[in-house]
Amino acid sequence: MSTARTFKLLIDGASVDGESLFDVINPATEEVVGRAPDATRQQLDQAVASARRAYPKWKETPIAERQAMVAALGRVINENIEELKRLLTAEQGKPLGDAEQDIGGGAYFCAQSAELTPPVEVHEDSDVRRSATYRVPLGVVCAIAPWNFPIAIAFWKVAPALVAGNTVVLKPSPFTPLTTLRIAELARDILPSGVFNVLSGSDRLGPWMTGHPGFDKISFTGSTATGRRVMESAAPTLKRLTLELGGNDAAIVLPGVDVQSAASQLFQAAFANSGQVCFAPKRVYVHSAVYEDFAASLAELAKQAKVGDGAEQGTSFGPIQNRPQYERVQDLIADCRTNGYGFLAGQDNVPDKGYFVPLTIIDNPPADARIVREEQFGPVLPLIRFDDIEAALEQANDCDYGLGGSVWGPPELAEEIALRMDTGMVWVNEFGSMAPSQPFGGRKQSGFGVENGMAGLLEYTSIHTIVTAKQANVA
Ligand code: TXE
Repeated sequence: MSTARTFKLLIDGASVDGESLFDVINPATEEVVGRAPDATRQQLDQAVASARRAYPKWKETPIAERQAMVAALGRVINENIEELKRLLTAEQGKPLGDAEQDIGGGAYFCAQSAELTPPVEVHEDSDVRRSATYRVPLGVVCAIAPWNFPIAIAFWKVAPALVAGNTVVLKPSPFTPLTTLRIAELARDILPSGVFNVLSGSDRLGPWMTGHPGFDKISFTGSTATGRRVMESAAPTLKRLTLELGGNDAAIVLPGVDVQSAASQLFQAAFANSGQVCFAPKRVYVHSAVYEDFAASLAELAKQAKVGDGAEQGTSFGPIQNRPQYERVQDLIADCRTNGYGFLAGQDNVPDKGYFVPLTIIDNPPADARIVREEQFGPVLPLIRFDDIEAALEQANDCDYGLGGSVWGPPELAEEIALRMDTGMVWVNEFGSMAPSQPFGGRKQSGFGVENGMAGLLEYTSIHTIVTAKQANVA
């Protein structure tokens, strides 16, 4: 019998046990961090029923009050950040500073969403009639969060859904449920019963949720393959969808770039969170004029970086979050070795125990290499040499995904290239700024719908257009 700490579900304003528990593993030590409840189908039904019961009152609650409660939720997350970040590092693997950013990001998005009020759009206000479109909530939202940014991404969904007047059932990833369950405890006394429910569970819970007729909307972040299944299970009741799926983002480094500055920014961009970022640069096209210098700078940074347990002082990069993902990344590295691609960094030792992968840079693999074509979602970065900018842009766009990208070099040319990248987001000579007012979302098989900003809030609403004759039709 394990002595690890156990956590509870949040259903209808009460902390409740699951019928059974599952172990959550620290990816740096492979030891059990804590035990999460495995929600049953009956508990899912209870959570959905409570969210449905809470919905009519919540949607009629003045928006200023809903905003105040979501802001209060953000504050309580921030007040407990010291405890929460240690728990997140233990279950997710990321260094403590990164864990603080992840949790702080969740709190920040609560605060920012609390500032947003859906607009009323007036189309006509004449002597004859007034025509205006209001925004109304959708109902009960199913939010499924991933393991790479368990808290920030969860609250990208939960905060705007609640502000817009929906009630929510949130499911964290089975790999990283604990910090979310602890936040659920903290939320219990802030939000009315049933407005916000949190269920953790094993692999059966996700499909149960997305197929559940009691949900009106699903907001899912995860892989493209699972996104397709989510879309299928949404079909019978035509649930609304926001899908933020995989990416294989290209970075294009132009001649004339400031090599040192671009290399150090791209290094952080590609390897932060050990490469487990949906919009991280996952293939870097570098012009021949700067290839050698750029590759050498990047390789030097990779060799100096400390990869280790995120709980240890001085660690910059943690392990891969979970074993299946670790095996996927190892398989891609093995494929690079088998095909004889050059390694500019990545042969060094990392701890034996834990899912550690050294920061790895592959030297100019061919366009059809798996490491170029597939999303690695780990710290392995291919650099691809080019001479012709048009050809590089064509290769960057030759991809089923369309999430993000970046261009580095002389600003005018870089921006011109950015405008021609087939993705939802492109950064030019900087990386990763995610202002809450900025809509974020993918094209092609990276999904659809947007998160953040007013556009993100409106995803949790439906239009409600009222046309009123000025000539009252009364006797
Ligand atoms: O995600 P999955 P995994 C990518 C990354 C990674 C790959 C696999 O490329 O290699 O996804 O990661 C639930 N209906 N990203 O296996 O399979 C499941 O319980 C409803 C990108 O972790 O997508 C889990 O909670 N739900 C990403 C969640 O879906 C279902 C972040 C994710 O599972 C379900 C993480 C179903 N049929 C990984 N099947 C990003 N975009 O940031 C599973 N689930």
